Amino acid sequence: MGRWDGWFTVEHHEVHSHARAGRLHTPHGVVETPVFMPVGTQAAVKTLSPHELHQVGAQIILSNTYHLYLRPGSQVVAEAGGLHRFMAWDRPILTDSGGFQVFSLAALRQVTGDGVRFRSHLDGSEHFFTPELSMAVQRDLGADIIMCFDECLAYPARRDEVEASVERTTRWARRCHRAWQEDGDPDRQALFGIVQGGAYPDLRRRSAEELAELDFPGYAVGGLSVGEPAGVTVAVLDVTVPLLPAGRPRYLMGVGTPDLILEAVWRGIDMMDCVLPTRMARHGTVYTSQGRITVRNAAYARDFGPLDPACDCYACRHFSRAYIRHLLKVNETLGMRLTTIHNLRYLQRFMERLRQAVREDRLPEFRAAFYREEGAALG
Ligand code: PRF
Ligand code: ZN
Repeated sequence: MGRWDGWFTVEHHEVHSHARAGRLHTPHGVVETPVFMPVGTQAAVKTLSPHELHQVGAQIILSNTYHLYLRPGSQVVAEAGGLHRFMAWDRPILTDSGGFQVFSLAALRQVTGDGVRFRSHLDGSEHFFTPELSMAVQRDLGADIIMCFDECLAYPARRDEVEASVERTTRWARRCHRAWQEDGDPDRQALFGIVQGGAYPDLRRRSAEELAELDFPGYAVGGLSVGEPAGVTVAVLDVTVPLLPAGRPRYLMGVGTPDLILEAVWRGIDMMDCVLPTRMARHGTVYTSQGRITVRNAAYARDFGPLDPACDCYACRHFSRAYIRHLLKVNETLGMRLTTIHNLRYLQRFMERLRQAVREDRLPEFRAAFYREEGAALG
């Protein structure tokens, strides 16, 4: 019996699909799955306090190694007593490895066998990231779940490029696993492997099989939501998820529209994250039980009803669309705070309904009703 056997318990398999309902047991508490993780890139979910995050029902949040390494530096966070203490969130946290952010944000990247040399998107300073450095930074941050340092390519990518990238990602995963075991905190931090392989089924299989040999506490599907059509995302999940060890949690990285969350859960994904609901909120677009609306638009200037009459969030219980539109138009920060609270609450309630449908073997009915009533206008 290894340390991580039994840390994730699958409590129900939905009979019509590959969906499952389970629980993740972390040092900072239990997470019910399937779960959506709000993104707090720089040790804050933009505009919200930890108290407000808890109020909307967030169980676990995601933060980023790349950003915190650049500012304030992992040493500062370590001296504060780790990320939980630093940001005053005493519930579970997952940190991403920097693998994706180095490839999407940094300038002048140069990938070598050893790691990635890049220039900071903030001040142009030069840095060299390796699997070992990513593990050391994530150990200092102290999240409950940490991620392997991987390579995420854009879509589309040539087969030979993807093949080389899968080989590199496996080599780096072996180095991450070793660094985690030897210099990390392997009893308190769960390390996840990340499957790459683009849209090539055989490369996805190879990546999944090579990672499974290392017996990680969990597995992620990376390299999706990088510009491919939704049909490709779903097709890759169809071939990849069945290859992941059934007793381990499965995390789909960076996927977060409600329709894709639903399709991913249907196929056996347990965890997801996305900046979309919080980013959209700051631009004035909110989810409602009748589809998405942009409350910033003139059409809502005299709409004195709530963002969504079906929502129980603080914004919907107290304020009108007209008032929130006004706040956004005049740049009062309360506007963004209210739309962020609402969108996160919408998604948390969506996940609660989804978990309930999984437990009660009603996923086909849930999916049909979703596309009929709220999914049509969602993107
Ligand atoms: N790898 C890592 N983080 C990620 C991704 C990935 O492939 C994605 C895919 N869109 C989001 N975040 N390490
Ligand atoms: Zn609301």
